[in-house]
Amino acid sequence: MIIRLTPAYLRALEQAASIAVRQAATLPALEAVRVEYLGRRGKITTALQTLPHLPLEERRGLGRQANEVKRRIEALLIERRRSLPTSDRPIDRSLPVGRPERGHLHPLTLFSRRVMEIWRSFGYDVYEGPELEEAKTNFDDLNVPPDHPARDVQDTFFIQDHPELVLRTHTSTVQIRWPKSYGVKPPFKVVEIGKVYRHEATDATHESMFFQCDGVLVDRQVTMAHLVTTLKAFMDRLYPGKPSRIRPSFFPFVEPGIELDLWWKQPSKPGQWLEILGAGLVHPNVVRSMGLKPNQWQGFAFGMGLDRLAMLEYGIPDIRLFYSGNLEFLQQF
Ligand code: FA5
Repeated sequence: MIIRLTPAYLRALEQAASIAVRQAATLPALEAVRVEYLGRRGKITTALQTLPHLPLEERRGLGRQANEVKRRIEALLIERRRSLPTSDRPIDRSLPVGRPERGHLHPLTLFSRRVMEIWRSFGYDVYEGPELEEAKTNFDDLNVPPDHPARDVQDTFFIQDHPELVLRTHTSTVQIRWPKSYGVKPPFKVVEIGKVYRHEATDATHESMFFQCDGVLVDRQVTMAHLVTTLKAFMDRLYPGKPSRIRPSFFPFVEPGIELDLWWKQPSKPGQWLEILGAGLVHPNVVRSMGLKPNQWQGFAFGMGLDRLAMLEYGIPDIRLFYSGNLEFLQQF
C-alpha cells in the first residue's frame, strides 16, 4: 500500500497504536502491537521510509513529528510491559511453593550444647551471667591484683566514663556470681558458657571475642585429684582417646594452677599442642569473696576455650572463620 505521510495520518497512527497498546492483555499480544507499529515493516517505520520522496519543505517538519510519535509509542509500550504479568499461565495458588532456604544453628552453638550436655550429665547446674561486668567481679573478687597486666586498657575493654565496668575477660566470674547473686549455699557445682572479650591481636588461634566455658565446684576437702579426674572424664566424653597433657601454670584465682593442652594435628602440617584450658584449686581469697570460710570449704575451678575445642572437633584451621559470616563455611554444619 502506498501511503501519503501527513500530520493527520501520523495523529491517526498514534491514536490507533495507543488503543492497541492499552488493549494488549498479555506480553505476546503487546509484542505483536510493537511489531505492527515499530517493527521493520511496521506502520511507523514504513511511514518514515516515505520521507525522502516528499518535497524538501514538508520533509523536515514531518520527519521530526514522525520521530516524536515513534518515541511516544515506545514509551507507552514500556509502561504497559511493566504492568503485565510476566507469564501467560494462570496462577494456581494451590500449587506447593518452592522450599525456602532455611538457616541453621551456628557451629559454636551446636558445639556449646554438646559441651553443656556433658556437664549436665555430671550433675552441674548451668548459669548465664552478664557480658558487661563489674570490674570488681571480673578482677578484685577473683584475687587479681590492681597492677595485674590483664587490668590494663591494652588488654581489657573498659567502658568510657565507667571505669567500674568492663566487657568480661573470662567466664570465671561464675565463681563469684553463682554463690553471691543467687545465694546458693555449698556444696554446689555449676558451669557457664558465654562470650568473653579481650583487647588483643587476632591470629589463627586468638580472637578478641570468643567463647569460654568455666566451671566451679565447692565442697569439703576438695583436692587436685578431684579436679584432674573431672577434667579427664570430660575430655574422654568429648574426645575419647585424644592425647592430652597437663602442665603447672599460674592464675591469681587458683592455687595451685594447671593448664591442659590437646594434641592438634592438621592435614599436611606437623602436629602441635594446643592450650585448651586453665584450672586449679580455688584460692582462699576467692572462697572469701564467695562469702564462705576457706577453712570449711574448698573448691576447684576451670575455664576452657570453646572455640579452640570446636576447631579440633570440626577440623577448622582458623578461629576467625567462626565469626567471618562466610556462608560457604557455615553451610557445612
Ligand atoms: C582464663 O581465662 C582463666 N579464667 C581460666 C581459668 C579458670 C583458670 C578457672 C583457672 C581457673 P586463659 O586466659 O588462659 O585463662 O584462657 C582460658 C582458655 O581460653 C585458653 O586456654 C584458651 O583455650 C582460650 N583462649 C584464651 N585466649 C583466647 C583468645 N584470644 N582466643 C581464643 N581462645 C582463647
